[in-house]
Amino acid sequence: MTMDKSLIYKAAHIAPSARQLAWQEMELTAFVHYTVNAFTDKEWGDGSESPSIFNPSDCSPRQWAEVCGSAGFKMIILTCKHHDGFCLWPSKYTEHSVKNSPWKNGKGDVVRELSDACRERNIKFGVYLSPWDRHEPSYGDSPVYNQYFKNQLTELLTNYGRIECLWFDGACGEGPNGKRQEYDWDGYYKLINQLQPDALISDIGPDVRWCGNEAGKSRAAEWSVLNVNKSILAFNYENCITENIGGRDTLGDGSCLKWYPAEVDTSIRPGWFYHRSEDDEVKSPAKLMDIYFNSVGHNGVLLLNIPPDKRGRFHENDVKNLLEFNRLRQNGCEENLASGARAEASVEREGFAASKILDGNKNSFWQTPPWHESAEINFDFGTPQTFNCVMLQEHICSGQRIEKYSLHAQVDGKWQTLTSGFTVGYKEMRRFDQITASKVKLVIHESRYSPTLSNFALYLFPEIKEEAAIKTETPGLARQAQKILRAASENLPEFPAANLLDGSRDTCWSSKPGETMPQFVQIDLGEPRDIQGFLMLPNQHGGGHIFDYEFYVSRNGSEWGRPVAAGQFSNLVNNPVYQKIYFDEPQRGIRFICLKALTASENYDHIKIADLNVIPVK
Ligand code: FUL
Repeated sequence: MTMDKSLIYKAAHIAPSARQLAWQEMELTAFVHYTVNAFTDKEWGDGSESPSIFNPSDCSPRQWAEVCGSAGFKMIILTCKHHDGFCLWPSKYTEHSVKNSPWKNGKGDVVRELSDACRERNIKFGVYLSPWDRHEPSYGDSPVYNQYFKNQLTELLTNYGRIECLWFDGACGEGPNGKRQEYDWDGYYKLINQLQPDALISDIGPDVRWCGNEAGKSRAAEWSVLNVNKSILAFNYENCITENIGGRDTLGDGSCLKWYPAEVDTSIRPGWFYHRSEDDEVKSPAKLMDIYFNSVGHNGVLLLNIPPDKRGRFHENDVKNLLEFNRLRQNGCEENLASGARAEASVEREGFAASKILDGNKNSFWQTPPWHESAEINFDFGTPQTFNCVMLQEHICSGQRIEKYSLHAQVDGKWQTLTSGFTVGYKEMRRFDQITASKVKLVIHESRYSPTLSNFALYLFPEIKEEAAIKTETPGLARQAQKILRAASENLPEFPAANLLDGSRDTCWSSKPGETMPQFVQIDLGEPRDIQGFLMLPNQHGGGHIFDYEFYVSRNGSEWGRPVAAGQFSNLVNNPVYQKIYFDEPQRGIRFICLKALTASENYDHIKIADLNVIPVK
């Protein structure tokens, strides 16, 4: 066996642990982002919020569990503490928690209520605990804060029964005073392993990796066997934007290969927290189906966030779309139209006949003899079937192996290609135009060592009407009238300020690298307008995001007065969605606007914006 073969052999035999397998089989998991942000309308609280603002009028973790359960979700992960440091349980290590809020006279405990509600409904319960803490005074004083964090972990892992999952975000912001916290990841993991040895550790964790974006997307080839040759934190950050993170050329010498599957986390709304202004931007059932195919249907697990509103309930629009998504999904997967077929493979290993693919037993599977890395499997239904989706599953307990496949149907005696792809892994689902045929052929073109298949299904999904584009993409004013008045720098030919007004997501304006902050751009709206806010689409292709900003308006272009809006754009690096900012008061007769960047995220020395526009008074 050549060196290369032994590497491939090794990669083909890495398998999930019991908890990774149980997690993968859940398929659908839910996130619940709730904290003071629901009351301040922010995405990231800065830690200065008073606990007195946390006062949901009808907080119902039971509703969250009911809705998630009815929509087919198997686990709920709650933001017990987000970056603002506010604890949804009465932690004895801080005063910044529900115990000092008016909600239930300080006697409430959201973690208790949700964990109980989940248990009642047989839903698993997981915990998000943000290491980045913008309230806790010891943050930045590394050993002291690490102990604080471990104390909180201990509270959560010992007082609320079984915790299925710990979910960590890697954000490590410095306070304005420049404090830099060194997280003790190994110490956190060790504590978790001691207190709840079966708990899965996700995102910045050794069991499950981040898919690399918050938009519900996955890679063309999504591998669960990866060369994890650096720290978990570095791997998640540095490799998150790399397209090829599992191909043969990435396996190294094989010594760091690890089962490290992808989780696709995204929110049902543009933001992670509830904002009333996003009530009409809840992802449609069709969009949720796309995300489902991109995650569960592409060797991942979906972690979908639904943020409770000020009442403490999921908003009606979210509930409606979630339940409709569930209906579409269940209708589609109701009947495997291939279940009665005769399956024959071009090659099979003794004891692993092709008929095992359709026997309905996930533990029995077809396989080729060693080093037969390609094969064809023919399915003959006898009578014609009509379908528009295929579902494939490898026997991942043997390893992940398929590298390239295609699917064909015989129509009028001729083979026609329906779809093709790369990895399969736990589950691969592909949609194509509806077709009627009685013979289908799966070709495995390339694989590692010996491909397996434990399940094959054909489905007929009901046609889903395409939804209109999100409303914010066609905002307010006629763009023709607007023109750039002044921009901090205008001398980068590829990034002219005119890009701010062209309505395209893909072009952006950039200020010149190395210039000092603040930087700004001014726009002439062409004529006086009554406006109530502004829209900013961050750069869609990389960094340069504004963090602290001020927004000014003027009637004459020379007098600007005080800012009509000021704050921070949070989480643009991971989630660069439209930012919709409303002023406290509508501004009338405004002809000129100015967005000023005071600081940039990730210490960028320049800023980039894709689009800028105003929200007219209705
Ligand atoms: C991000 C956070 O900064 C967001 O607020 C959110 O919690 C998301 C799941 O992770 O990195």
